[in-house]
Amino acid sequence: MGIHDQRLIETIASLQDKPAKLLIDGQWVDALSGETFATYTPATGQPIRQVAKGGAADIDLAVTAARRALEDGPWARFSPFDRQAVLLKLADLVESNWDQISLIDTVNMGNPITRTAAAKRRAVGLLRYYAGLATAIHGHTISTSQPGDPLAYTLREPVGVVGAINPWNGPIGMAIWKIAPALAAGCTVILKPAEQAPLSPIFLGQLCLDAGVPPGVVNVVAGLGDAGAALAAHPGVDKVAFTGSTGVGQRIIQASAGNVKRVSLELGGKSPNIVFADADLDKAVPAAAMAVFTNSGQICSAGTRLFVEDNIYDEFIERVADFTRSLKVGDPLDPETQLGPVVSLEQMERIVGYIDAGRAQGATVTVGGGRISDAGLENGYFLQPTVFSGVEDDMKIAREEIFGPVISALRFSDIDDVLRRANDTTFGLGSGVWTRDITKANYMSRRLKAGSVWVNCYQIMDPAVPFGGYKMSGYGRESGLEHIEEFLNTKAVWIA
Ligand code: TXE
Repeated sequence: MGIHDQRLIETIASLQDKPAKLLIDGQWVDALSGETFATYTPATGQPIRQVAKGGAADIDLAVTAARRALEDGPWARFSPFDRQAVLLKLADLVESNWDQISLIDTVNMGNPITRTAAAKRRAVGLLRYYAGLATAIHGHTISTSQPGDPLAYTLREPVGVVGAINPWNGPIGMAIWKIAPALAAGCTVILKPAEQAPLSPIFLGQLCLDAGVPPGVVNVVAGLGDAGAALAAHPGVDKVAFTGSTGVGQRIIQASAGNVKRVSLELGGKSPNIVFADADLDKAVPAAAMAVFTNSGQICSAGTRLFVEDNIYDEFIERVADFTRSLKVGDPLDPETQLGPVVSLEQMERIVGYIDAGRAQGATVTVGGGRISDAGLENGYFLQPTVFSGVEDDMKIAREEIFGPVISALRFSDIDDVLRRANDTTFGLGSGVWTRDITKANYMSRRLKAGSVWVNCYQIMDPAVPFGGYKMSGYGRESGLEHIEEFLNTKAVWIA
């Protein structure tokens, strides 16, 4: 099966029938400017669809619609049980349309088809989990120290109009991750998907309408960074939920100051994955590789700093290199493919720049190290999965987020030293520990400064388990009970 196979041609053709407009107030509309932008398939670099290019004026319309829906629309009168019913209907629709969604994401951003197919479980699970929570939101009655024993209680209210600004590395999953808890809490949403992969979030907009989400409750405004910036600065937006680069996260904090918006940020990472000599190496070898190579390294919590204990270092790296050589990189629509292309020419060039920097600073390329330009792949953005050994802490490839299929392997010999080095980063998203010693696992888990610690596993995610960052990886939590808190306000009521 080649990249120009029939399935790709058919998928691209079928995309022409899907709305690629802006969803504002329940209507599919063109951008007020009339402008569109092209979206591509990274497997061949060819444009596959023109998409309406939302800008500040469209964001303004969407915010007005979301505000009206929040305060006056039928949504304002939806009970928690009504919201639950809508979310469950949406879950069913997402589930029954998943083959189409998975094809769209594979074609639009390059994640292999087996992986986008498998992502159904989490996406549908998130919708059902937050549907469940919609009916479990409640305040407290509180005993106070006041004379006369007044009644004090709390109400949990939706935070209001939410701007959800998303990246491209998990187009449908990220969209659902923000929409599900926001709707469960009773908020209304303007979703700004990433310009690189907007097609599945746009499709999700249609499924929201089909599920009975009232007009204005979910608006989808695709566009470039200026549309995101307009959302972050808009005085009618109460909260921004952002996933993306740390630099843009910082700009969002600044933009949000105008009306003191609530902000949650899920930003970059440079996560340590630490393998002790007593670990189950048969398990650790493939897991350490896939902690980075999954989605071609385009995952914020990828375990890109692979610390390996001195006395197993050479053997371990050789085994990771062998495993890496066995990985099949190629046509993302081929079910045999394990790594697809990276999302764009720009990202590919960035990653190649980091690989060059690694070489220039003296790290050793153990496997990989460049672009793949085999026949059939030469126009796509394919990179060899790459393992650098002999990496030192101060090298660029050990400090900066590469967001590509590149492992930086470092050597350690002392537990406290590796802890210090693992924590010596501006980021704090994920971390991994491989050991059979429970005391060591506990010691590490308490001291790693990261929002997630995976022991003898890596990157497991679940709708019920919170995920998020320490330090410059951001604040706020997604998934779990914590996530719905991001979309709620607490009101205290006193009755004397
Ligand atoms: O992200 P951006 P990019 C990291 C990763 C990657 C790098 C660049 O290292 O290589 O970021 O990726 C919108 N105000 N991550 O350029 O620019 C933009 O339109 C408001 C980690 O794609 O942060 C898109 O919808 N919004 C990450 C979204 O922000 C703005 C995932 C993300 O784009 C804006 C992606 C502005 N001023 C990249 N400018 C993770 N945490 O998973 C742009 N946007």
